[in-house]
Order: sequence, then structure tokens, then C-alpha cells
Amino acid sequence: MNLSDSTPVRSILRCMLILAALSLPQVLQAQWQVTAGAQSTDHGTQALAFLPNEIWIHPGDSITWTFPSDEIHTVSFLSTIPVAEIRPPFPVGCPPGPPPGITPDNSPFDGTTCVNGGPSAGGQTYTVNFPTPGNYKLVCLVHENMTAVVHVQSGALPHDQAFYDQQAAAERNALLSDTDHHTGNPHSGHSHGSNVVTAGIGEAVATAGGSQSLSIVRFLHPATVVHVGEIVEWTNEDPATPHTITFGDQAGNPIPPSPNVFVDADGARHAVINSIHDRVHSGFIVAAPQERIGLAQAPLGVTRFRITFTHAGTFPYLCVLHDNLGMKGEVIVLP
Ligand SMILES: [Cu+2]
Repeated sequence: MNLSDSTPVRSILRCMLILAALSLPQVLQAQWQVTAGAQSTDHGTQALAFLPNEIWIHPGDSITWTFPSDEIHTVSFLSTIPVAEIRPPFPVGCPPGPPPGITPDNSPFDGTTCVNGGPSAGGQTYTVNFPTPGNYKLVCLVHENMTAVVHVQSGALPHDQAFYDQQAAAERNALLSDTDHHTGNPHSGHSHGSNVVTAGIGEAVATAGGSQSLSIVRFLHPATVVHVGEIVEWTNEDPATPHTITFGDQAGNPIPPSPNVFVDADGARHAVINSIHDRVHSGFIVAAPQERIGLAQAPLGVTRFRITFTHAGTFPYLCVLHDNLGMKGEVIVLP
């Protein structure tokens, strides 16, 4: 007698086949894990990078990005249909809606409509599903030089999750351990000698998948001692990350300078502080973006800010964009 002919055995076999069929989609539709951003333990060095920034997956797979750092990032797949060029100072999300600026977790992306997780940090996650073959560019809307690519294709994949984990760790360590300029550029000073404070340093690198960058969100050196009547100059030496130098009240739009800021002949912004109670806000101090064919030239960036101190005292200040990461300093003005 053939065992498989018996009714109980047949139903067991059928149950096994159904169970196998039910579990099949879970095997085929993989869930990949990558990260967006990394930071040093003091938060002063930020890796502005998708780690890794190139991944090959199957149609139907999902990718979950984890945001471990305190600095915000976005996972944004913009529509491939041409839209007006924007260079947002803050994440604006998908181009003018509908769809809305932020799309829900587990959104699908096939290249036709925009997907944007919105500003994320502190261990948050965002998952995107990719139903359709294609090669998709991924950007962070907060940081320039932070891009990646997702390849969605059938057939054999070149790497597994363990490979991407190792690659992410290697790239994170390479960015965060970069120390060739932690002391600031000694040649960056204007004519004011030691009264120069470096307000942030950055460096952009690239892989075959896109750009990554490193930002040191610190004032180096954070305590500056000058005499009454002297000028202190701040220089931003980051290719893309804006900073502010803000004394007094932090409220208001961070992009423009406060009304008491004027412009020197060389384009640097300048203000005079007479009292510890003065509010002086530099506005965004940042390099100009790289030009691109087909776009009008952007104005020159404002990378220098100067303050003339007319009275003795201790004047604390901060960067309103990065004070949460510890970007603070003080100027001590001696008589
Ligand atoms: Cu800053």
C-alpha cells in the first residue's frame, strides 16, 4: 500500500504545502536594514551620510532606515518628473502637494510619486517598499552631499545584509575618525590674527553610490579673549552646512541676520555689541551651493561674520541650528 494514498497522510502533505506557500512571500520579500547619520559620543562630529549609500534589492523588498544621531535627516525619494529647482534651507518634503510633504511609514516608491519620511533623529526609523524594478536616487533634504541609490532588480543580488552592515560600520568609522582638520585651518584667518573662530568644519567624500560628508558642529576655539575695541571674526569652513553666531534672544527666523547687522566691503557680515543685553544674530553663515548647468548662478555665500566689542564683559553665544549638539561659545572682552 502506498502511504501517500491514505487520507490522513494526504491531508498532512496538503497542509504542509499550504504552510510552505504561506511562508513563501516572507522569504522572497526581504526587509533590509541601513542607517542614516552617525555621530561621535560628544555629538560634535556628525556623519551626514546614508550608511551604506548603495544597496541592491529585489522588487517587493523593503528598506528600513534607522536614524541614530541627534542631528535630523530625511529619507526622501523625490519624483523623477522634473520640478522647479529648490534648495530648501529646511526640509520642505515632497514638491508642492498633493502629495503632502511627508508620506507615511511603509510607503511604496516606484519613481512616479515622491516619498519623504520627514525630519527624523534619535533612533527613529522609516521604511520604504520598492515594488518595481529601477534605480532610485535617495536624498536627505536637510543636508547637501548626502545622497544614495537603491537598485531594485530581479535575479541574483551582489551582497547580503551582513555585507551592508560591515560596509556601514567601515564608512561610519572612516567619517567619524577623520582628524586631519580638527584644529581648524590656521591659514583661514583674515587680518585679525588670533581673533578668528572657526564656526564649523566640513568635508565631502563620495562612493560610487553618492555623496557623504562629515560636519564638525563646534566653535573652535570656543572661548575667545580680546580687548575692548577689537573685532572677532567667525569663519564657516564647511562646504554645505550652515551655522549661526547668535548672541542674546534666539527667537525668530534663523535665516536672515538681525537688523543691527551690516555688510563689510568684502561681503562679510558685521555687527557691534555694546552690551551683554544686545541681540545680534548672524543669520545663516554658509558657503554658496555648487553651480549646475541650466540653473542661474547662486549668490556668493556669506562665510564670515565679524563683531566689534565696545565694552568689557563675558558674552556667551551659540549656533541656533546646532546648540542642541553642543555648538556654543563665549567671548571674553577685557578692558
Ligand atoms: Cu551650527
